[in-house]
Amino acid sequence: MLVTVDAAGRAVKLQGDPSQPVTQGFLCGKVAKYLDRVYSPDRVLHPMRRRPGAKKGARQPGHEQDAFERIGWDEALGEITGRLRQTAEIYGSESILPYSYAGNMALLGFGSMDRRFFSRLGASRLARTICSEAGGVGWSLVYGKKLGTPTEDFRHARLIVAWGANIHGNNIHLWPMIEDARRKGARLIVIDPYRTRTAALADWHLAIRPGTDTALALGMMHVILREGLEDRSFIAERTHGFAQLAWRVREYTPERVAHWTGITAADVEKLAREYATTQPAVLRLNYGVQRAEYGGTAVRAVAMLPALTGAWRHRGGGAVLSTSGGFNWDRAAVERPELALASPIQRAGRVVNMSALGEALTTLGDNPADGPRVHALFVYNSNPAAVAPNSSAVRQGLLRPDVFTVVHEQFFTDTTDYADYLLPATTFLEHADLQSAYGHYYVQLSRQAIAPIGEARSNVWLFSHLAQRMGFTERCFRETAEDMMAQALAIGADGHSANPGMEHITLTDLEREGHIPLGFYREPEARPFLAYTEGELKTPTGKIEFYSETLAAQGMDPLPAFTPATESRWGAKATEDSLEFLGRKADHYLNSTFANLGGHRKMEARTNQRLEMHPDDAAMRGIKTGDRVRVWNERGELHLTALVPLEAEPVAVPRGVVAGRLDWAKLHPEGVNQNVLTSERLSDLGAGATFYSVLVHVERA
Ligand SMILES: Nc1nc2c(c(=O)[nH]1)N[C@H]1C(S)=C(S)[C@@H](COP(=O)(O)OP(=O)(O)OC[C@H]3O[C@@H](n4cnc5c(=O)[nH]c(N)nc54)[C@H](O)[C@@H]3O)O[C@H]1N2
Ligand SMILES: Nc1nc2c(c(=O)[nH]1)N[C@H]1C(S)=C(S)[C@@H](COP(=O)(O)OP(=O)(O)OC[C@H]3O[C@@H](n4cnc5c(=O)[nH]c(N)nc54)[C@H](O)[C@@H]3O)O[C@H]1N2
Ligand SMILES: [Mo]
Repeated sequence: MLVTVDAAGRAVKLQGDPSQPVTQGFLCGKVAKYLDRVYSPDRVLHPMRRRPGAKKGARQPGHEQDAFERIGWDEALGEITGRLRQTAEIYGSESILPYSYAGNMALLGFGSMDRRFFSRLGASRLARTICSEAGGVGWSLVYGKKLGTPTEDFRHARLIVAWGANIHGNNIHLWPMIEDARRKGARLIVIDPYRTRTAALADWHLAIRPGTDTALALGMMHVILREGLEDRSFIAERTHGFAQLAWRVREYTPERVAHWTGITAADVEKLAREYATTQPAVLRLNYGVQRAEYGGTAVRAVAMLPALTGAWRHRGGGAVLSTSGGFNWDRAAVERPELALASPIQRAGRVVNMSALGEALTTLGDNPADGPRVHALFVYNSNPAAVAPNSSAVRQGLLRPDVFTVVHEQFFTDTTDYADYLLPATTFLEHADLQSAYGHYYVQLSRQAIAPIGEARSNVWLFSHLAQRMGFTERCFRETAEDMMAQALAIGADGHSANPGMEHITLTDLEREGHIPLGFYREPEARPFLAYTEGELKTPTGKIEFYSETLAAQGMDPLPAFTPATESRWGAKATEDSLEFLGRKADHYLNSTFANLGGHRKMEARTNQRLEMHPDDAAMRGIKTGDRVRVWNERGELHLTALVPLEAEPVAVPRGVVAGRLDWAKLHPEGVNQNVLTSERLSDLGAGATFYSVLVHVERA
C-alpha cells in the first residue's frame, strides 16, 4: 500500500502499490476508506481509567468516555503493573490471561514483545484457535505444512473451485486472476451454502448444506476411483495410504452423499468428473469449511483431492488454504518462550483456549486441578465481546467484579465497555512492522507513515514499557521494533537473513523494495512453484498422507469420515423446527473492525442486522421481508429483520439454513450480536471455534 503524506504530516491518500504482483495497485472497498478510521473523531486518544463507581457494561456509542477519566501514560503503566503484580501474588501468575488475535496481523504487532512479557510474567498462555486452527491442523496432517498454489498462478487454471471461500467478499485480490483465467475459458465453481458475491458470479454454485463437505469430498473420490480418473503415478510417487483411502470411499456413493449434502447424485458425479478431467484444476479452500464441529476433517478430506488427481503437477493447479508455511521467521527469537523459566512459576503457563473465553472467565478454576480462576484479562488486537462465541457467557465473565481488565484499542468497542483501564493503540500507518502473508509469497516491510494520533502507542511499545515497569531487567525488553525485525529475519553479520528461503533478503533491500519474494518464488516464470511435487514433505512418512499414522496413534480415525455435527439437521440437538444458522462475516467490515464507521455501515446496509431465509422456511413461519424475527437457542436470543427473496430473486440460503452477519453488539438495539447464538463447542482437530455449527429457532416477533 502506498500512503501520501502532506507537508503537515497528515496522510491524505491511500492506494494499492502497483508494483506488488498480487495486490496490483488496488485496495479492497473497506481498506480504501481506512483514513476514515485513522482520523475518526471516535478514536481512543489517551490512556483512561474507569471512574470510581462507573459500572461496567455496554454504553451508547458516543457516551463510552463518560465511564472513564483521562490519565497519563506514566500513571497508567504504574497502576496496571501494580495491579498485575498484586493479582499474581494473591492468585498466582496464571490467573492473568492475555487475549489477542488478528486486529494486527503484522509480524511484531501480532506477537512479539507481548509474548515475551506474558512469558516472563508467568501468565496463562492463549491458544489462538478462533480462526484457522482446525483447518490448519487438517491441512498439515495431509501435507506437513501450509503451502499451496500461488495466487498469481490462478491465471493459468482451467477450473477453479472456491470451496467455503468467499473470494469476492473476503479475498478480492485473487479475483482479477480468476477473471483472467475465465477470459481464457476457465470455469468457476463455488461450493458454499450461502449465495455469496462469489457464488453469484460463478459458472456453477453448489449450495451444500453446512458441515457436509467431508461427505462431498469423499463422494467425489468415490466417483473418481470408480471411473479410474485418478493419477496413478502421482499417487504412487508422492502419497501414502491410497489403498486404505480407496477402501473407505467405497461407502460414499453419490446417492448417500446427496442425502447428506443436498446436492443431487447427478451433480456429485458431474462435479467429480469435471474436477478430475480438467487440468490445471485449482481449489481455493478458505476457512469457511472448518468453522464447524468436524471442520478439521472436512479440510483434510477436501485437501486430498488434488493429490488423487495429480493436480499439483500443473502450474495453476493444486489447492491453497494458506501460504503461511512458506515463511520461516525466527519466531523463537522474537517471542522468547524461554523467558517463562524466569517467571515465578519457572515454566510455561497453562494453556487457555480463546474459543472458549466464556468458560475461561466463568467456570475455569472451579476444579483446582485446572489452575487458578482468571482474575486479570489483558485484551489487545481483539474485540472478544463481539467476536468470541457464546457472548452471554463472555459478558458474564467480563462483568465479574474480581476480574481486572485492561484493553489496548483504537476505538470504544464492545470490549472496552468492560475495561478498568483503556489504552490507546496505533493504526498500521502509525508504526513500522514486517508483514508475513497467508495469500502470497512475499516478505514485506511497512514503514511508519505518520506520527501516532493523540497518545496512541504500538503494541511493541506498550509491552516493552510494561515490562520495564514490572522491573524485568532482561535486555530483550528494551529492544525496539527495528531490533526485533532483524531478529525475525535472523540478520547475520553480512546483513543477510539466515532463515531458510530468506537468505537473499536484507533489511536495506526491504526498505527500498517494500516486498521481496521468498527464495523459491524468485523466478516464478522460469521456475514455477509447484507445491508438494518435489522432495520430502514435513509429514511422518515424508509423503502426502491419505492415511494418518499420527491420528491412528492418538486413537482417532486415520482416514476421513463424515460425521454430522451435533448442531446440524441430523445432529442430536435437531428438533422439528430448528434451522442451521450461519453467523457469517460482513462483506464491508473486517470481522468487527470498521463496523462503527458510517461509510462502512452504509455499504453494508442491505444485509446488516438481517436474517436471510429461504422462502419456504419463511412462509412456514408466516414471515415476510421486513418483519422483525426472534432468533434463539438455549444460549441466547436476538431480534433481526427478515430478508426473504421474492419469487423472481435467487435464494441466498438453502432450505433449512438461515444466515446473519457479524456486527458490533452495542450497535444493535438489544446490545447483542449473533455470537449470543454461537457455541463454545470446539472443532474435531485443533480445538477451533465452530461458528458455523449452530442450530436456532426462528419466529415472527
Ligand atoms: N470483507 C471481509 N473480508 C475478510 C474478513 C471479513 O470479516 N470481511 N475476514 C478476514 C478473515 S479473519 C478471514 S479468516 C478470512 C476468511 O475468509 P473465508 O474463509 O472466505 O471466510 P468465511 O466468510 O468465514 O467463510 C467462507 C464461506 O464459507 C461458507 N461456509 C460456511 N459453512 C460452510 C460449510 O459447511 N461448507 C462450505 N463449503 N462453506 C461453508 C460461508 O457461507 C462463507 O461464504 O477473510 C478475511 N477477509
Ligand atoms: N459469528 C462470527 N464470529 C466470528 C467470525 C465469524 O465469521 N462469525 N470470524 C472469526 C474470525 S475468522 C476471526 S479472525 C475473529 C477475529 O476477531 P478479532 O481478532 O477480535 O478481530 P476484529 O473484530 O477485527 O477486532 C480487532 C480489534 O483490534 C483492534 N486493533 C487493530 N490494530 C491494533 C493494534 O495494532 N493494537 C491493538 N492493541 N489493537 C488493534 C481493532 O481496533 C479491533 O477492534 O473473529 C471470529 N468471530
Ligand atoms: Mo479469521
